[in-house]
Amino acid sequence: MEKREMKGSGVWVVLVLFVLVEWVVSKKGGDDDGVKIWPMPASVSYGHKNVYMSKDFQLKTEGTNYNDASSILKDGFFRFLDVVKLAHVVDGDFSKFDASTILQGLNVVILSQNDELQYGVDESYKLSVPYPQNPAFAHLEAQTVYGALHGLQTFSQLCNFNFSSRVVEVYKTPWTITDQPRFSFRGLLIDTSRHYQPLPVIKKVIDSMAYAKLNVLHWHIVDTQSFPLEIPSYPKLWDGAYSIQERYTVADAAEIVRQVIYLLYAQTRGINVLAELDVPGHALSWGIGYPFLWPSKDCQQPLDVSNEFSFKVIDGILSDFSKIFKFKFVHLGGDEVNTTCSVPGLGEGNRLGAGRGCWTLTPRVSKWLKKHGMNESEAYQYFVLRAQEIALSHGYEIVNWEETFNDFGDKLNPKTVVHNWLGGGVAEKVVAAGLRCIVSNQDKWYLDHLDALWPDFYMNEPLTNITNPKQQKLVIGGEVCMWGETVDASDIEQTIWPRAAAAAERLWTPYDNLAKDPRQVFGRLKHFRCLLNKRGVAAAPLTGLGRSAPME
Ligand code: CP6
Repeated sequence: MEKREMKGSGVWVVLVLFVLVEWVVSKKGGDDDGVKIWPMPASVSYGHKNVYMSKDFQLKTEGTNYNDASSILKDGFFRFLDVVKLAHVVDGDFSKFDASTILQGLNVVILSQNDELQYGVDESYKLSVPYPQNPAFAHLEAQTVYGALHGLQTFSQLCNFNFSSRVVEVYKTPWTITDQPRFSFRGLLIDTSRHYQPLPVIKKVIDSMAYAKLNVLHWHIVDTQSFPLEIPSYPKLWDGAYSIQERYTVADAAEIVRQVIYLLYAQTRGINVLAELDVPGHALSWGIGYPFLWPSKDCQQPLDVSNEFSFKVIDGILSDFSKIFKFKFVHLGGDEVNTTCSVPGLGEGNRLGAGRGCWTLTPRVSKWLKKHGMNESEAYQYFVLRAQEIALSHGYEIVNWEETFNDFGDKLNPKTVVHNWLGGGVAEKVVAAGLRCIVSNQDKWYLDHLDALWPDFYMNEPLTNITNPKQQKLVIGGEVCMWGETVDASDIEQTIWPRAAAAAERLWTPYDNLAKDPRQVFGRLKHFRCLLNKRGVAAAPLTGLGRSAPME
């Protein structure tokens, strides 16, 4: 009898413990009802009172050092006002509200005058939204205008349209939020070679990136399939565009003051543009306008290593790039140049057929190889390193896909950032070799892999197996990749979102605040996905919890 009772209470203890543990676990990642912010900030506290945003909610900049000459803050503030209204008509009668519940505006203090957007810029901010009475102003403080933009994004997520009062409310005041990103490089790749993406689509992608605090648009502009960008130095290159319409002019890309409209568009949203020129493979389209860039008519890639003209053209393109793309990195590709392939015909536009076989099979090139005592693998290295030198001469630091590291890592310029994409966990080797790394392993962070679900994206940890703090710092961030073979303007948004958002939290939020189990963030991510929909972004529903966490 006694024994049985003991047993009974043991079950209760276990049950209570279990409930407690579940409760604590469910709080990790801040996922209680009050906090619906994505990505989760570093530190958040909140109250339980709703307040209303005044009809003429103002931007004040008392005590700021920043003069906002290019209107980055002001434009950001107007976008914030638009986005919190969600296109509703705010026609509530403010005379009915208690004055103490009306928030009059936001005071923004920015400490640095410098508004150059660059890798590593300070993106931290502090936001407090009081329960009004006094002061009736919310307060945002940041080192740079780009930190302030993140603060506005966070603030926008504290707002709702209230249908009984017909005004915008801020819920759960007072708020105090202190925030900064875990990684400085938080990227999304788009590919305008496989499918042309119209300019409004690119702009919308940039808008939605800012909502998730992603800060690098990796623009894979040209590849085998098409060459859509105008290059003044070699004006026939864009003969390789899909059509006369499916192109980007320099003027599309360039604006009078800041040189480039897309940079400007992206820059005013705190987003850098990393341009990619993928060499020597993935470049067949270059030869439509300049057939000398092909080893031969039958064997059209990789670019002809034996011809000085190849390097002249690269120099011309990078020179034109440097007038447009002010990010300190340029991406030089270097991927999928097949080392073993020697099958004739595999050079003809087949992606995997960017084979070096082409070089040995073309008499002119093979003669050159012999003369210089190089095999094709050495010629690949020679090509990549020469392209690196050209990029350096234009003031860039270089990003290369990981094959370059795997094949001749010790020869890469020390300024190289190695871009992981294969599944072998190269990051730990890269940082052990003292080079920087960006993580994009294809099994977790490739958006064109439709079988990778949001929990896979969420759980992909860039510092896996990297414990040395010095080496950890060399992982500058990560990037999700939206390769363009199968997406065009009709479905790019719902293929990117919401999965890119799952990665965005991994890259933004401090490691200790991240959920250890994706179930804990399901509700909050669902909320963010709905928010994207409300803002006109076609984010897809969250598809299951994935293999890693079956639920429901
Ligand atoms: N294009 C270029 C691609 C890919 C890469 N580079 C790619 C390879 C394999 C998969 C998806 C994309 N389409 N230029 C590899 C970095 Cl599964």
